[in-house]
Amino acid sequence: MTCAEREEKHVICNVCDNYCPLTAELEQGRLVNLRPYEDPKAICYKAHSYKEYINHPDRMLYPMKNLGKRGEQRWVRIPWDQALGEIASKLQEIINRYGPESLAVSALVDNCTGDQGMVRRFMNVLGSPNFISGVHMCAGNTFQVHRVTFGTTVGEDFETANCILLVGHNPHKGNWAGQAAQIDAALQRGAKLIVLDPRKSENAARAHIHLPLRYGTDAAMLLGFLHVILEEKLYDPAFVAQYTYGFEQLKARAAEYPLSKVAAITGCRAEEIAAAARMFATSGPSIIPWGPIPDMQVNSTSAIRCQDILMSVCGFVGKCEVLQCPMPNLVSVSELELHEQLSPAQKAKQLGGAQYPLLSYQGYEQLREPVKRIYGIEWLDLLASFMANPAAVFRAMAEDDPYPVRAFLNLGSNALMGYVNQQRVFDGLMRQELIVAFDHWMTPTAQLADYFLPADYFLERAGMLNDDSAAAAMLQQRVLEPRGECRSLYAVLKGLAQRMGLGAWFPWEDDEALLDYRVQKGGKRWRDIEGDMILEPSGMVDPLKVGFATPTGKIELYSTVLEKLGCDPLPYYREPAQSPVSTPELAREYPLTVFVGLRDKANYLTNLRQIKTMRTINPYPEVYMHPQDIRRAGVENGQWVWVETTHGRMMLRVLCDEVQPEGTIRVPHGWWIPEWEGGLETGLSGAMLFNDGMILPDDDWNTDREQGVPNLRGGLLAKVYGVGEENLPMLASLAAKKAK
Ligand SMILES: Nc1nc2c(c(=O)[nH]1)N[C@H]1C(S)=C(S)[C@@H](COP(=O)(O)OP(=O)(O)OC[C@H]3O[C@@H](n4cnc5c(=O)[nH]c(N)nc54)[C@H](O)[C@@H]3O)O[C@H]1N2
Ligand SMILES: Nc1nc2c(c(=O)[nH]1)N[C@H]1C(S)=C(S)[C@@H](COP(=O)(O)OP(=O)(O)OC[C@H]3O[C@@H](n4cnc5c(=O)[nH]c(N)nc54)[C@H](O)[C@@H]3O)O[C@H]1N2
Ligand code: SF4
Ligand SMILES: [Mo]
Repeated sequence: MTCAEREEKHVICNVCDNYCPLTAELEQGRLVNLRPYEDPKAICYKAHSYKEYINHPDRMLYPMKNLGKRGEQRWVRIPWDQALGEIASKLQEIINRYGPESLAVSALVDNCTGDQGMVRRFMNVLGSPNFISGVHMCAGNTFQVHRVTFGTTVGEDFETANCILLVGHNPHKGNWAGQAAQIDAALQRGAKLIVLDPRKSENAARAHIHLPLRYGTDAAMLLGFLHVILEEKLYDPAFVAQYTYGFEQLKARAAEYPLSKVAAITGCRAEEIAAAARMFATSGPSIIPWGPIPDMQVNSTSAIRCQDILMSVCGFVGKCEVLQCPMPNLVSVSELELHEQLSPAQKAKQLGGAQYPLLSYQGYEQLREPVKRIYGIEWLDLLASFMANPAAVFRAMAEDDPYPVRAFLNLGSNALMGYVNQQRVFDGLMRQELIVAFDHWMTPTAQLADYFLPADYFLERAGMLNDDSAAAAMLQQRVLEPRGECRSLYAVLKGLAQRMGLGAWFPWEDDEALLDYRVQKGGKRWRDIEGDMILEPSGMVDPLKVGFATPTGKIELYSTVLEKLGCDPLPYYREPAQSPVSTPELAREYPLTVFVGLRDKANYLTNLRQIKTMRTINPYPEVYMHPQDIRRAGVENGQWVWVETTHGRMMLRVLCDEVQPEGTIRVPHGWWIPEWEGGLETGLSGAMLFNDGMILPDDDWNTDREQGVPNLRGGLLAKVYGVGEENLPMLASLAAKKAK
């Protein structure tokens, strides 16, 4: 074959959110293989299933309209022009009646959907502050905590780290293959590994120190680390003096957590905790790679603040913990979002902002001036900043409290399943006057929609991964033409805006014109650089030289922002409302502590269960139980059971697992049965039976005080019992059915 017939392009894998750089091999224009690019050189089997994904018989290829009542499945194909026209006029009608705040949008705003700031732009020019995203329970909330400490985010550099502290996070070949490879390389260089995990995870098994703490006690554990490091003077006094604010107050707080107390809370031995703290402080520079474990606890903000404070007092910030900011040689996502177009009156209507200010527009007020001073822009969006509180949005949908939300755009999101208190999400969706789903599949959320718009796949679009909190921009070439009539997110938003008289805000012809506009700021043309994998930053701001974008200009160990918001300015630990410690009575009826997570190896969040090779690896939703707990519950390995909390129940299959700590169970996230018929009769293809959102409350007692993030890591009690015989035929049919 000649060179012209063989071609290579590069893409950023978006099958999961590790964004591994990959090389696409093409022969005569056809994609024949994906292989790892370099640094990190990794690819996993999820990515290798791309052919099955793209060509799957259930992939939605055309715009559809539901002629039935909400939840009935009477879909007909319609042309794009009709779909966009009808959606735009219905949306306008709702806005005229209830105000623009009656529109809520759930979206994953990153390379996944090819967003480039366009979703928020659309909402801001329309006047709605009610944006929510699943990353509320993930990096989205970590970054807002980093912001109050550093004025921006930090990201870890594995290559220069001598010690890695994993707070539950467990990258391995089947989930975050790229990061697992970076840890492999660091360990080979002789770096130390410390793992906090109740289970002996893959990384815990190879750690120099593994602390098997009780679920949800990370804030207490890290306060114990601080106690040791401050008392034994293992911190970096020069760094502390020059760059931080509130060290004395921090010392007083850490003194409240002697190791005897921390050992009692966490269930780990005091000497082991001290050894880990010493290793972290003295074998550095050390990193704490981001992971979602502290993002879903009643002490989330405190646990993340502790991480920030640890890396600061030890002087690792600006070394292997890299301070990140928008790239000056690129039009930033934050600027493209046009937050200044949303009036102060509309911002003030953001749902949940007053109760949980940290994530919201309200919480950002004190940072506006410092951010402008340091970074030159007023609204810095660090991965879904200025978000409404999802629980408040679904309450407004279901109960008109404090005002009605009646239109919902679900853009690359599976909102029914991707939050908690799923029954109320369902109730809220059922009361909508307009729901639009933009996805690849007829997901459980899409089954409740009026219109389905078919989305392009990451290989079918050019893109750039840069969300103003990255060290560089990763570029992606388009490899394939979109199948059927699939379109990009930008095309959808532009199409709606044009039909609502807002077309002037979306002047770029298509995605590539928008990318071109962004890189022109640095004197580049998209067509000239798209063949590069990375666009390096130039002229980045260094807060170590010019000051931090916080009110004091320093790294705030004591947060003046939290203080003004009425929150504790220092990290603390509080026992979850439900636990064998705080509610021993309840624990007699519900003897097991629930942990949601430990993602299945062969699916991604609510996606990939329709892909045959993936489903073969993880055929069923499974609850992991210790053999003693199986015996005590009177059930058997492989049996279908109900897992019931004080909030609700879900169905799972028992998997006997000696590694799962006794007295605790693991519940998976994101299960539905794509091959089941859609609609209300099947519980939206099983989502109302098998998804974790059914057992998780969004009540205040189970959320983080500062950000309202729901707790999924301990602090919720459950019981397990066999399902009734009436369910067995349905479950047998599940066993017999095969993904396509
Ligand atoms: N109950 C509960 N909720 C959770 C979690 C949990 O454990 N339990 N986990 C949380 C975490 S860690 C995260 S990161 C968030 C994630 O939240 P989301 O990112 O919203 O994840 P998904 O629920 O998988 O929804 C993504 C949807 O996008 C579709 N999709 C995939 N690729 C594309 C694309 O290229 N274009 C478009 N338009 N659509 C695409 C998929 O089919 C899927 O329906 O969820 C959070 N929510
Ligand atoms: N295959 C696959 N890969 C994925 C995903 C997927 O759905 N499938 N999802 C992606 C996404 S969105 C995310 S956010 C990540 C999640 O990936 P990880 O960060 O690895 O999170 P989990 O797999 O949920 O759990 C990791 C470990 O945390 C431990 N753990 C649980 N609770 C606690 C606790 O309270 N404290 C501590 N210290 N440890 C605890 C668990 O025992 C488990 O060993 O994975 C990403 N990669
Ligand atoms: S871990 Fe696998 S699926 Fe995730 S980005 Fe990397 S190659 Fe893709
Ligand atoms: Mo996540």
